[in-house]
This record gives sequence, structure tokens and C-alpha cells, in this order.
Amino acid sequence: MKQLDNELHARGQAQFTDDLALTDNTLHVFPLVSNIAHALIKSIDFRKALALPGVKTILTAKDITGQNQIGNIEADEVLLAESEVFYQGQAIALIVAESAELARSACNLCEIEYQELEAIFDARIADQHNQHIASPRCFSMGSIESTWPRCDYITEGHAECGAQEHAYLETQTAIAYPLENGQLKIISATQSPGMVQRIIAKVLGCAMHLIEVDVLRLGGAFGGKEEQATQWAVMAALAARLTQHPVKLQLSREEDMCLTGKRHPYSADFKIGLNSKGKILAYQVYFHQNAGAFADLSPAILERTLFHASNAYFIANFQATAVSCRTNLPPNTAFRGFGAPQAVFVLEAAIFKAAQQMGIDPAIIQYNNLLQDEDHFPYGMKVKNNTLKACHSLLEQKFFINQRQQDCEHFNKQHSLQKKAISLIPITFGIAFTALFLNQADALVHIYADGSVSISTGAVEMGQGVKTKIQTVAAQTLGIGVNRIKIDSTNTSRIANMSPTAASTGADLNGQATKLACEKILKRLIQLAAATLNTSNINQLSIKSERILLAEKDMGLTWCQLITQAYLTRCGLSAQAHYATPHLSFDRNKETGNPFAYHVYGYAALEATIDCLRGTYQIDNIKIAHDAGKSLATNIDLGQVEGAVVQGIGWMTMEEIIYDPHGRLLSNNLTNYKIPDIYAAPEIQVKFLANSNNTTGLMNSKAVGEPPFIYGVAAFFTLQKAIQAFNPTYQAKLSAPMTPEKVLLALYSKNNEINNT
Ligand code: LUZ
Ligand code: MOS
Repeated sequence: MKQLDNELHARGQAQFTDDLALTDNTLHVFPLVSNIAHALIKSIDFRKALALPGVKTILTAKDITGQNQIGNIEADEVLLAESEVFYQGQAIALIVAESAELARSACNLCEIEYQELEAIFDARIADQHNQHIASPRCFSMGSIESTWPRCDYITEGHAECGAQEHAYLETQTAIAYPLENGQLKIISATQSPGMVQRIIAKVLGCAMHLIEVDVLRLGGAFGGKEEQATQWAVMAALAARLTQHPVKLQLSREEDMCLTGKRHPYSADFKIGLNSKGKILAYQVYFHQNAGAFADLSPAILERTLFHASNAYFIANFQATAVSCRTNLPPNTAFRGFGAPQAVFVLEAAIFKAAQQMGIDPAIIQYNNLLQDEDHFPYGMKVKNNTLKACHSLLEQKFFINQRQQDCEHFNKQHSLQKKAISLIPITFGIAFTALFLNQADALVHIYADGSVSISTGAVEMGQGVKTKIQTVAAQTLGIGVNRIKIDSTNTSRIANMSPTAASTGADLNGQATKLACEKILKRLIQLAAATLNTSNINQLSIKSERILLAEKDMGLTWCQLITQAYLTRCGLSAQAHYATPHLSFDRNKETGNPFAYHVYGYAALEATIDCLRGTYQIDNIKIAHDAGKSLATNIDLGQVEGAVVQGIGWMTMEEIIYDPHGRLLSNNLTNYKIPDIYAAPEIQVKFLANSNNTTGLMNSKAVGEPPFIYGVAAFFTLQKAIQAFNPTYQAKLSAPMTPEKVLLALYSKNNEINNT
């Protein structure tokens, strides 16, 4: 798989924040955190900790020179607790010491006296106590109430899905260096260098231009460093500012798992009504989102849940309501899909249960209700150039899903203790930040006198290949080889006000800005070439393969000669450009508009086999027909689809986050929290839809990061089907993840102990 960084990774030469050499005077900071989920702080005694040799200082909220506030959407989150703590793991003070170990040891010497308060960990209980992050929101279309009487089948139920740990390879890390005159330089493993800069300035009480944040690359993020890389960088920055030493902070795996938020668990109630042909006439759903203690990105995630509550279907009478509930857990946060996977899970659960009641395969309901062009989404946007049916045909044509389904039935007849099943899933995912102002990006392109090119954008490389895509865009626009182009680190001094690299838009937004900046320089170069070649035929001039062509004919002038000429004749070889995604709008009062630039579509079929003695199972394979537009880098997109699918399957099957009754994380390392490894990964076959042409995307491509995560949802329903093949009286419990323990119980459950989820 060709990616710009691959050789460095293979050789172990790629530099991450933790690889940077530290100077001798570097100090280490670590937060003293609450070990009570909800309490008043009566007193803290730091004397023993301060007496520990090597401990330099302990900082509390009183030492903060600006605002003690790191909230972004809502200003509801303090950096350091003042009098009350709201979750286990909330920071109270910062220990600054000569080593990371000493800082941690000193934490154990701090004596805190708490007055414990009632703590809530469940979203529905928080809802009953009116503990809301924001008021509920509702998207609706048609009229559900007048439709129920017309339905031949009505199914109601509950569905829940659990949290998920991001499990990025690189844990949260930051280093802050004090510079002259109150300036700071921060190296932070963040998806949002711009936000890290803004929040540091706020907490220190200084101007943003004094803070430079630089990011070379991340060892994965998946949303877990969109908002939650910030606090660690702020802690390092505050300690660096106050001690005038470089300061580093890196979390261990267990600390990272305990102190950071996860994918939001959801608990939902649904009601779905269909006619006898399997057409969905009405759907009503109420989502309870477990937000944790502070808002973080929860309101935005809740909004994306509503945008995806009808998934790939047209449902004429629709009502989706969602409420974000405040609990005493670490604030849950962005995670690949950003609330959409939860919405899709609940709708697929409703379809599954309805199909069961009707005695048909859910695949029939899925296919009968696919969106068609000119339909409207419940949020008013018109469906355009949808490729759901094309993906469905491609899936059948390449992978013979019908035949495989028959093979499954045949297998099940022949095996009494092993059961197989296949289920399908269509996906539809909207591309754009739902916060309109975030849909902008800048690029800065320099061409040096030797013809080499250097590009800065706001895109953060986290293994997703965005650097490679941007390099491709620049190479194609300038007509030169990729080897001439270097993608620089992501730096707030070169790019101002950058949006996070998130919402699957990193390549789209930053690639478009890069293209615009390259085009500005190209225009100057073409004018210069016209003068040099003494032609007025500017429109016929182009640069291809580093040669200047006139009407496609080689004029004997090379890229390097032209650049030398440009420098000597004082032609500008740098350009900056800004891109703002056009045609976006959304009215939050009416909950309608055109929030997305376009949608990504696809269809998948997932097959699994259960061992009915043990409850263990194997996800055998997943076949996918995916619309990636005109891919900028097929192998990168393939890698994104494969990784996303495995992550989605993990969420639905083996990954189980468990807190004890006091809100302490029990699944706190990678031996008691299982993520899929290479043995658990199924065979994955992906076909990209041919001739897809997304004129609204970057060079006709489509964003790829998040949408394929949702294919993994099929794993849950495949397992339900296989259980039913063994135990026909089993009533599906719509509660994910479907761990082997739950599968075993389900295999031997009796009809009369049904459905208390
Ligand atoms: N982050 C964000 C996201 O701030 N806004 C979004 O709409 C979004 N969508 C997906 C993933 N991250
Ligand atoms: Mo995200 S969930 O950081 O796109």
C-alpha cells in the first residue's frame, strides 16, 4: 500500500511526539485526579507530595493566569476542579516534577478529603433527574400519528449500544517549550492544533499569536484527539509558562483509557410501522445519549445522530428525538462516525425486529425502502446522485449474495452445533462538518528556486493518508512528480484558524485549498512560460510531467528551468489560498437545510458462524460495494474501508466498556478490553463502484474515513440470525455488543424470559 510515510514506519524512523529528544531541563507534569465520581472537595494536603525530592511545584486552579475553562461547544468544563469533581479521573491539580515517575508518585502522597455526592452513570436515570447537556432536539417529516392506523405491522422496542475505546496506538502526548517574550511552542498529538492553540491562549490569558502548535503526525486518533488531546497540551503549556522549563506529559495506556472519554453509549426506544409489502410507513425513535460529565462534542454528535436516523431509507413519516444526558463519567467524545453508527444501529434493530414479526428477511425491508433521487431526507435536503441500488447490484453481481444465503441455509441443515448467517446493510453518510463555520481550510504553497515544493495545510496526518492525497492533488495540479513535493507539519503559525482534521473532510477541505493555492502559482508560471516561449496562446499552455507543453507539444522547457526563470525575473513562487465548501446551509429552528456537500453510499453483506456449544463465533467475511467517487488513491481508500469495518465489527461484538458501580473503569487495558486483532478480522473484499463521479468532491473523489465504519453494524444482526437458526424461540435482545457470553446465553434462552432490554 503506497503511502508517503510507509518507508519511515517500516524502518521505525517516523517521528511521533514521544520520539522527540528532550533537553536536560525538561520537567514532567501529571494531573492529580479524582478517584470519586461525584464529590465536593473539602481539603487537600500537598505537604508530603511537595516534600518529595524532585517535585518542583504543584499547580491548582488558583495558579491559572487566564480562564479555568477548556470547554469548546459549551463553556462547562474546567481544566482543574475548584470545589467539586464530576467524574473519576477529573483533574484537580498538576504535579510538576523532574521525572514522569516522580510526578505520579507524588500524586499518591496528596491527601484529599471528599464529601461524596450522588453519582449517576446511566443516561435514562440522568434524563429522569433532568440532567441534560442541552434541550432535546427533534427532526421530523410527515405525520407519524396519522400513519400508525394505516400500518399492517407495528413493532416497538428498545435498542442499546455501548461505548467504545479509541485504542489509538499513540497515547495522549504533549510537550511545551517556553520561548522568549511569553511565547510558547507546543508539540501536541492532536487532531485540532487550532483548538489547542485557542484554548491554551484562553487558559493562560494571552493572545493566540503567542502560542505556536505543531503536529508532525499522530499514531491514530479516530476522533479521540479531536477534542480530548487539548487538556493535556494545556496542562503542559501552563506548567511550562509558570516554570519556564520545557514540560512533557504523556499518558500510559491505562491512564489514557481511564481518563479519556469514549464513543457515546446510546439507549433508544423505537416504533416502526410497515405495510404488508414491507414498505416502512412510519418510524419514531427517541435516543438517550450518555454524554458523561461535560458537553465536549456531545451536542454536535447528537445532531449527527439525528441526521443519520433514517440511514439509507426514505421514510415518509418520521420523527427522531434525541437528548444528551449528563452522567458522572469522563466526557464521551468524537469517535469515527460521530453518532451516526448509533443511529443506524437503532434503525436496523427496528427493521430486524419488524422483519422477525413479519416472518421475512430484513434484507427485503432494507431493499424496499432505499432512498431514491429526488426524495428528501427528514432534514429537507434532496437526495441526488445516490448510488445505493448500483452498490446493491454490484454486491450481488460480484459476490453472489443470494447464492451465499442459500449456501448458509444448506449448511445450517447439515450442522446442528454450528450455525451460519448472512445479513446485509446499506449505508448513507453526509459529508461536511455539521457546524457550518468549520467547513473552511487554508493552504500555503512554496516553490523553492530548485523546483522543490513545500505545502502546509491544516490537515493532520494520523495514518489515514491525507498527506499522500494532498501531495497527489498538488502534483496533478502543477504537472510535476510527487517526489518534488513535501508536505510540511501542521503548524498554527503557517495556517491560522484551522478546523480539526475530522468529519472525514481532511482531504476534501485541505486538498481543495491546496489545489487553489497551486492554481494561483500555476497561473503566474503559465504567463511566464508564454513570455519565455514568445507565444500569446496562453490557453494552450500546460505543464505535464515537468515539461511545458503548447497545444500538447513539448516546447523544450522544463519545470526546473521555468522555476529558475521565475525566481530570476522576480515572479512570486508562494501562494496562500482559502477554501469554503459552497452551498451549505442549515436552519436549527426549523431543523432543515442542506448541511452536507454530498453523501457517501455503499452496501455490504456480512457472514458469520457461531459455535453453538461455546457461544464463540467467527466473522467469516464481509463483501462490500462502496462508492468512493473517483478515488485519489485506491489503496489508501481500501485501507480506510478495511480498518473502519474491523473497528465497526469490534464495537458490535467484542469491545465492552464496563464501569464498576462507583464509576471506575474496569475494562482499563487491552487485555481486559478486547479489540479485534488480525485473527478476529474477517476476510474483507471491497469493490469500488466504477464510473462514480462526484463533482462536488475533491477532484471527483469522495471522503472515506468514517462511512465504512457503519458496515460493521451488520455483525450484530448476523449473529442474531445465526442464534435464531439454532434457537427458533429466541427473541432478539437488541443490546450491543454481542459478546460471546451474550451469544451463549441467547443460544439457550427460552421464549418466556424474553426481552427485558
Ligand atoms: N466533528 C465535528 C466531526 O466537529 N463536527 C462534525 O460534524 C463531525 N462529524 C464527524 C466527525 N467529527
Ligand atoms: Mo472525527 S469522529 O474526529 O471525524
